[in-house]
Amino acid sequence: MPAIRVKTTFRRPPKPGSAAFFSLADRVRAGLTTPPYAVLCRGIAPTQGRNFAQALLHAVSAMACQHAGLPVALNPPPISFTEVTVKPDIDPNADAVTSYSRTEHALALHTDSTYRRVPHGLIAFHMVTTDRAGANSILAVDDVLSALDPATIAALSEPVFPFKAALYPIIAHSASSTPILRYYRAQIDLSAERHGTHLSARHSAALATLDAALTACDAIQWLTLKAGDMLVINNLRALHGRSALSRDSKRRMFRYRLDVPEGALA
Ligand SMILES: O=C(O)CCC(=O)C(=O)O
Ligand SMILES: [Fe+2]
Repeated sequence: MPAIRVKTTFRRPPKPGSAAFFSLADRVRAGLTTPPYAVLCRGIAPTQGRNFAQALLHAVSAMACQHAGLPVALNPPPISFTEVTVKPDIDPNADAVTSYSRTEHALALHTDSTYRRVPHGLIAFHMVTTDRAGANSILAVDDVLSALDPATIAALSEPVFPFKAALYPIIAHSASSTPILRYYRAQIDLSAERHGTHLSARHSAALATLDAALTACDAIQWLTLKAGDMLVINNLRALHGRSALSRDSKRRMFRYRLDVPEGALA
């Protein structure tokens, strides 16, 4: 299996604000704009990681804006922070969104925060306590598209798929760049049920074709994050997932999510 393309290994993370820090942020930015649109940074001690991780993500976002010729916001965007651990008795649909990540179950390939008007552009998983059972998967939009026939791509590009109360396309095209994805099958099913959305036979068939293609896709990259590894993902250009854990897993992971201005990374 091919490794994640950009791998940054360092004994001690560079100090935020240093030249080495900005050089790292720029390598992460570059990795997020080329397949598989994900970057693995290693050696970020979880003890000092939270501040470092947030500073790095802000720097990546600012450099992405700069690189794309967009203004860099005066205020860095807020970063949503969640500690992901297994809570075996959690109801995956209990809160307003879902809590799938806190169950022990495998997570099929998906986009995060699909229910938002624009999903977060940037997400990062920083492993604190590893579990060999919990591997992460990554699949680039390019590989999703090349596994699909034109009729399926056309059906998935129509704004008919429910995410909460709104309808969106799964594949969104732009004239100038690679398409972006918004996909989370469990969210679509839950939203359809809660909001009584009817999907036509053609759109249901397109979803089934997409799921079959994702399950069979041999371009999926799997990696098991060790403590101190941080996987940074362009959430609009790559799907991610996770293999199943045990109910008593001690796996502990920090999850970060932030907005990146449209056009900066996708
Ligand atoms: O637990 C993981 O490795 C991934 C969880 C996930 O996909 C999420 O929290 O959005
Ligand atoms: Fe996720």
